[in-house]
Amino acid sequence: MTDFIVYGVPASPFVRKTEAFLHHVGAEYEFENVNIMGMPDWFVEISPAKRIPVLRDKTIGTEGILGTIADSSAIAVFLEKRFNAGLFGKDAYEAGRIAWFEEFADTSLAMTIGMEVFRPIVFPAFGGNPPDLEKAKAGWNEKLPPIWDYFETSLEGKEYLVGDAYSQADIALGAQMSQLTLITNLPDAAKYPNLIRHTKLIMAKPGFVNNLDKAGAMLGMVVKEKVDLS
Ligand SMILES: N[C@@H](CCC(=O)N[C@@H](CS)C(=O)NCC(=O)O)C(=O)O
Repeated sequence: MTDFIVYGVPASPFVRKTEAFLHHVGAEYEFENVNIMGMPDWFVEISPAKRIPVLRDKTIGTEGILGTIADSSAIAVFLEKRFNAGLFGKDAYEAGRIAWFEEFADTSLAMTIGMEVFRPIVFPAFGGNPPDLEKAKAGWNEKLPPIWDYFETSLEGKEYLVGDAYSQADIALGAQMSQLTLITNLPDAAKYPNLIRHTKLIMAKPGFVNNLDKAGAMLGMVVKEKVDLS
């Protein structure tokens, strides 16, 4: 009997954020898959934005809205308080910086990876068709580099994004960067040494290993061969 349920799909980088946090604090949880192509009414009730993940804390409520939190960032705030996790820095400025990196990874980076690389590779594969390589390569070569550059510079001489400790900023960045490894390669380590070192460090954390194993098995059924965008 666990205290938590994660509703979602492991291949979602936002679900990965939640699983990484839960693993970090050592909380056991059940996982309930949600069909995001046709979300059932009970799920829309707890996620009116029609997004995964949602977390349920069963000690608060076992049915309906009570006990649920939607949105990976809101879930992280909840879990931080619930477990005194130490993933939001040691002072006000660090907390603000962490929230900023999380926001930037969750929006600009996630949107660009999702729309410009993930969709052109995965969506055709659902219909047994080859990837839209032209679109994926344009995203890879033109849209992603300015965002990667920002994180590369932010990680200069540092193991983690904020202070000298693992934080929600690292979880958020790692969740999006590791999404690439499910369908293609990572960007060139010669161009982005800090970002690649960071991505590998974060991907080795147990919560990431657990999620990426499940996500890889699921996506591997659709994308039979990873696409080389290097
Ligand atoms: N801000 C949300 C974003 C979540 C999100 O965009 N999830 C995607 C999956 S990766 C989703 O639920 N998509 C469903 C849809 O677009 O219909 C969070 O942090 O949880």
